[in-house]
Amino acid sequence: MQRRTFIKGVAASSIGLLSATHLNAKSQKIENKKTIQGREIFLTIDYTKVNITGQEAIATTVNGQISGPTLIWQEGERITIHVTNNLKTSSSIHWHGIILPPDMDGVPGISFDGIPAGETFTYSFDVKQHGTYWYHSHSGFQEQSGVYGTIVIKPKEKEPFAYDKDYVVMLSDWSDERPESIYRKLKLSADYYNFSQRTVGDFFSEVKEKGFSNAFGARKMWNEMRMTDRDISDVTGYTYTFLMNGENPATTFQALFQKGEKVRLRFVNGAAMTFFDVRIPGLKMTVVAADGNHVQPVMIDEFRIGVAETYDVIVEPEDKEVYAIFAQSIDRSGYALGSLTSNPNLKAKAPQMDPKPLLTMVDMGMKMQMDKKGEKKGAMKCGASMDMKPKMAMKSMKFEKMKNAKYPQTPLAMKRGVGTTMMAMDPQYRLDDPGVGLRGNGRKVLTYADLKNRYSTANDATPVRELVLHLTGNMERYMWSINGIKYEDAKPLVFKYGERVRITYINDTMMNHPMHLHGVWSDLETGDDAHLVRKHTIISQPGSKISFRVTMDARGAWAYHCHLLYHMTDMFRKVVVV
Ligand SMILES: [Cu+2]
Repeated sequence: MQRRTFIKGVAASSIGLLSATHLNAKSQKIENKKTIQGREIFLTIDYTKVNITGQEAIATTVNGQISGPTLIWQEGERITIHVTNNLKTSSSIHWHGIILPPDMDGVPGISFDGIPAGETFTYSFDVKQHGTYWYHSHSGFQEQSGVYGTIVIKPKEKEPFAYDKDYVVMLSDWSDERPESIYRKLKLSADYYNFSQRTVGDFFSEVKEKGFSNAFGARKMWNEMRMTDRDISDVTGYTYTFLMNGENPATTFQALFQKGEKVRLRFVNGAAMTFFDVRIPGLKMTVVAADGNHVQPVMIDEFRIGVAETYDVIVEPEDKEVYAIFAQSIDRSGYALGSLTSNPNLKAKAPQMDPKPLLTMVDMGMKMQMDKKGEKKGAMKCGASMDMKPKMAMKSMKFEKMKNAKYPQTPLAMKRGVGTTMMAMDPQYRLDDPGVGLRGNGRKVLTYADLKNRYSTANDATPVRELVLHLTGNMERYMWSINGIKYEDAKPLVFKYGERVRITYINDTMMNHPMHLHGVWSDLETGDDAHLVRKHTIISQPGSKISFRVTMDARGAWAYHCHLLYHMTDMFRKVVVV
């Protein structure tokens, strides 16, 4: 039995049936009321009653809707946004991936003081880029409870690809629980939402909380779905309902097309904690942009989108009238669903979810060729499976060059202890690894190695130094940090204005961390220095190593953190460019 069958309708008043953004590419006519276009924009952050799961809950919303309105900007224009905070607590809006002055970036404590309850803050900046981005609150856990939306920036110049229809596909995770309560539960018991790992004691406390039949029913349901903990996600479909443009899988978002049309889909992962694996069974997708920036077109069947990443794809529907836009959560505890259809009366059926993924030795940062003894040790320690052996053969010269690149290292403070119970023994570059749960599934899955900048980066400066940052944690105690030091104990990372640096992550944990550096672009090394792919959020895979380059061309103070909402508090650094 699937949880989805319990989902009732969504209150039209609060969520709306038009939350899909339809940007008609040819006429540039906006067919959706939930879209705001123009140089001066008014947004309000409010408490709003919503019904997403069949049960009423209070969300924090932008202009009363989930997701918030899609903002359409024009490259080259100056944009002014008045944000009124009607909450009882301080709030903020951060414009994710937008290059702007530091005091407009919207991070309380770093860019500004936040927007106090009842007050309005006016943001104003020049738009110097184009593509698909998003915005969200950077205060408390407001992003989880609804303060997010998409930004589409129209380009000054014609884009190098054609399409007839243009849709935003905002993916997110919703919970009827208060986010503060989710965080508290994770702190008390890190595997709280990985139901099958919970103890008998936990079960009885839940009985106390919910009553026996509810507690038992939930447990039975999850057992029937064969949900077991594999440390893939901290927070799962046990509490989450996964949304596509604010629609749950029962109400389903619809993207309409006419036969013969090319459709651009702008995927945004606006979830608090969920990575999604996205595919449209029966259709190839051509990826044309990553994190807002054009890439060399690559045709794929499926892609993984980390929290805060965006991908633009173009699809050409063929004979079928209806296709499923299917976004299963990385741990397969649920999915978001939409319909790509030529017939508004048709709704897509979700395909079967893939089997629950198992972490492998590779995800633990173990050696590729382990002896028998070593394999066994690794397997027992972490309960991982050896049944999938991803090809880790980055044998091309390009990868070798990247792996062997040497730059002067800047030593950084490192603290090993209770906060760093995990350590990658032999972290490898895994750019051509689709990641846990997607290996060898018979589909062409996008990997970072497939991403190449559409334009040349051959003349970009070479890094003058390298910083190695370990992403660290203690899973059992739900502690997260960088180099074993959490934000409140850490000194800012200081950079010289204009310098080009290489940053390398070594992920000592068994989780994916989507790392986001504000204010400047992150140029990801994918093996081709002449086409570094320009991103704002970079997934660091479990037990792996990954490098990118940054030109520190924005003076001021910036936030730098893991974008998983419940990791962010501690896996965070202040960056200062002087
Ligand atoms: Cu993280």
